[in-house]
Amino acid sequence: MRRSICLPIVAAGLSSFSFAQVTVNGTMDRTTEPYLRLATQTVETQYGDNLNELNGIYGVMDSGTLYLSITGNLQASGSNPNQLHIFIDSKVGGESTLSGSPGAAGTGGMAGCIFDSGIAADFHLILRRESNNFQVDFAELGGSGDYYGNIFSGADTGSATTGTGSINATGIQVAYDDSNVSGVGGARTPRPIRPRRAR
Ligand SMILES: [Ca+2]
Ligand SMILES: [Ca+2]
Ligand SMILES: [Ca+2]
Repeated sequence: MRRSICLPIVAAGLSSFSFAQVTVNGTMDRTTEPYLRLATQTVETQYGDNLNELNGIYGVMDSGTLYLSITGNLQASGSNPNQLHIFIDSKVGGESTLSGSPGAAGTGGMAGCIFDSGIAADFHLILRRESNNFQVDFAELGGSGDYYGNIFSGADTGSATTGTGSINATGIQVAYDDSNVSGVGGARTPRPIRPRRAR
């Protein structure tokens, strides 16, 4: 079964650090990378411990570039890959209710989803992981999108930069290392947890 995790990011609300030294490598170094915590998980995952789990979301802006660090796991699957959906609100306008367009990765089925008050998302980033293949979609909501397949050259962990496309004028740096073995636990009936467990 394909599983999707969705999260909205309001880029304009993030602080900018001119001294940011972020290395996109799949891990977050709290001593050198000035990420700010944006969200902390408060419920166990029903997908299975350290399989599909989202523990914490961190972000920082540097010279107009948005860096996100999302701690957790994205399970490698077969031909129907698990995916993480990130909606970015970075400019005036956008969608407070998803139109479902352009509908990459079947997200047309999400049409009608309503964001929290004050969020009007503009861009949609999808990260997909299947065995020996990691894929990226980047789209402008209500517009068109670009697809980048097998960005780790035959692996489902690693780091790479996508090419440019009709929506992104510069490449998107992506890294995933699958090293998380902590954070929240898994349960058939997820229970609330203390936020300090999810980092
Ligand atoms: Ca890093
Ligand atoms: Ca917007
Ligand atoms: Ca865990």
